Formats: sequence, C-alpha cells, structure tokens
Amino acid sequence: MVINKCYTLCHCAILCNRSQVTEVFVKMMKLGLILVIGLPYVFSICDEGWTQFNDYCLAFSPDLLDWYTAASMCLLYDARLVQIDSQAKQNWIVDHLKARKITSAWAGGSNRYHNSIWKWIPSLKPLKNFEYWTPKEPNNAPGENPTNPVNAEQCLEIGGPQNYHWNDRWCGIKHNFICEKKAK
Ligand SMILES: [Ca+2]
Repeated sequence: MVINKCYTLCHCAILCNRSQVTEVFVKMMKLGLILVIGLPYVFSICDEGWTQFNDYCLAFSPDLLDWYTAASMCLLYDARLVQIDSQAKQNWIVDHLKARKITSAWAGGSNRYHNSIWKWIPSLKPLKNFEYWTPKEPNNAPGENPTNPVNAEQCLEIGGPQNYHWNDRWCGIKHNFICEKKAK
C-alpha cells in the first residue's frame, strides 16, 4: 500500500490521498501522546522500597523513631521527612499507611525554631497552602514532654486515631515516619 511508504506527513502528502494523510496524522498524534504521557514514568524510577507519587519517591519506615532521628534517617538516604502540600498527596499517603497498618507517622512539619510558625523542614515552606489539622489542633498540649511543657508539641504527626488528620505532638515520641526524595 502507498500508505506504508508514508514516512513523514510531507512525504505522505505527496504520495497519499487526504484520508491517508489524516490517518498518518492521527497515528503520529497518538504516538506523540503516548511519549508525552509515558516518558516521565520511564525516566522517573524509584529505588527499591520507595513508591512514586508525582515527582517524588516515598518510603514508609517500619522503624519507630523520634522526629529528629527520623529526619536524620531520611537525610541518610538523600531524602527528607515528607512534605504534604495537597489533598491528593494526603489521600495517597493515608491509603499507603492503611495498607501497611501504620496508625501514626511523622511528617516533616515543625514549628520549633520558627517563632511557633508551622513550616515544612527543611524547605521552610509554611503550611498555609494546605493544612489538614484535626479539629482543635494544633493545641500544644502539655503532658508528654518532660523537658519543655511550654512548647510541648512541636512536630507534626499524621495520626490514625484522628482518622489520619494532623496533630502536633511531642517530638520525642517514637513513631513510624515517611521519607521522600525527588524521583530520578
Ligand atoms: Ca496536639
């Protein structure tokens, strides 16, 4: 068939009729669409044990660590504690926490050293674009923190008992934690 000799639209326009040109054009559009959609997945590969969400790879640690040690552990893997900046990401994380039967986990939010303003660490972006606090949280509740009852709760946990809404918690509590790093 003549259409098999159509290598480009220009070449085809010379050799083929209008319907054949249209057919080749549609095929090229489909191929382009597949490449545009597929290429990010081909080149955005996460290491084993990490799961991709958009441009990031996330890892859900089974270990229980305090917030600072958890943040340091993420750093060892060239990652950070997770920064949750959208409802879609919150929902995706909750699904994965439930699948792993993790009831509470550290995320990267903290108001320590920032005049009590909640920011994501280490990006220092404020939480103002998306927040998912449990009603009446953050409440800086004293009781758990044995050394600083004034600033008792300065780290952000995603808490199962609060249906995975956020809670400020004493940073010394040992939790599961979520690391994230840029996908390759
Ligand atoms: Ca609290």
